[in-house]
Amino acid sequence: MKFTVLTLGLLLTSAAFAQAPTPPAPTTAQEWFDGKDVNEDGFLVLEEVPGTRTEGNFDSFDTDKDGKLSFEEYRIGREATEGAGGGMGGMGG
Ligand SMILES: [Ca+2]
Ligand SMILES: [Ca+2]
Repeated sequence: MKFTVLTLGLLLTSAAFAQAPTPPAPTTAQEWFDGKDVNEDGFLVLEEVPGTRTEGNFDSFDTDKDGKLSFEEYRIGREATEGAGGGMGGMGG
């Protein structure tokens, strides 16, 4: 009874195509922060942001020098660096 298998296969294929693709959501500071906060403790440490601009700016972002970034520290730091027009040689703005 290959007919049944073939029909089932067609049904599965149709179902896959029927799913609407999810549009790419803009990454907000909060979403980026949450995505990097692997252990979900509400703070970012250096090990959680390898290869990012946040890693390079970690010391300046970490205003209370406790070795980790709260969302508030990250947000303020991010705004400061982006507002400076990419002075760290990032986007060339
Ligand atoms: Ca964390
Ligand atoms: Ca801190």
